[in-house]
Amino acid sequence: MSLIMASFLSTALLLLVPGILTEKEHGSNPINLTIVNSIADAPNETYSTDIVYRGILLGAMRRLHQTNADFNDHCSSRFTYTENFNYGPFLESVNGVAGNNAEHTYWELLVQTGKNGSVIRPDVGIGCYIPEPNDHIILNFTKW
Ligand code: B12
Repeated sequence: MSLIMASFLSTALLLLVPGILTEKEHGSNPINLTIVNSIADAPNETYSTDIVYRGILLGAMRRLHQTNADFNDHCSSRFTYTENFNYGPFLESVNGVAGNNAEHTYWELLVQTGKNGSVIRPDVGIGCYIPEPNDHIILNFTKW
């Protein structure tokens, strides 16, 4: 009896595990990204895209670039980044507006968390930040 039970359970487990893995490995979550220009006082622009399970923000931004005509601008890149030796990708420009050392301007990464709606300033950049489902990403052009 216990042998039958054990084989039933292991069969059930075998059927379930691939399902769980498939959801985690192939699932994607919708994510919103808002572009704020705190210096020029331009209207905010909000885009929606998808992020894969445990994917980095840069991946979601690349997907947005590939799929969204407004963000894409005739195939020229709507965001650019430079590669920092130590910290990875540094977001340089968004929709043609670039940070400038002489003017002390830059694109700040902020996140309104899905958990309680508070706005945090991640301590990593776009190449390392892993958004949670329902995070609202804010790219804020500002001064340091
Ligand atoms: C000054 C500074 C800035 C300035 C740089 C302006 C400038 N031209 O000087 C500004 C305000 C732009 C900045 C922005 C950000 N920063 Co900063 N910054 C620093 C700080 C305090 C000193 C860097 C420095 O001058 N080093 C000395 C010089 C000689 O070395 P350097 O290699 O040439 O320095 C360059 C890099 O550090 C680069 N840089 C600065 N910050 C970041 C962040 C990322 C992700 C990258 C790729 C590069 C980069 O800018 C410097 C000048 O070119 C460090 C902390 C520290 N004490 O080191 C944090 C630090 C490097 N920054 C950090 C972060 C997280 C950010 C932001 C992502 C914050 C945010 N949420 O918006 C943003 C970058 C967003 C983007 N556009 O991609 C983290 C990086 C950690 C990590 N593993 O990713 C650090 C370590 C602070 C921390 N929180 O622990 N930063």
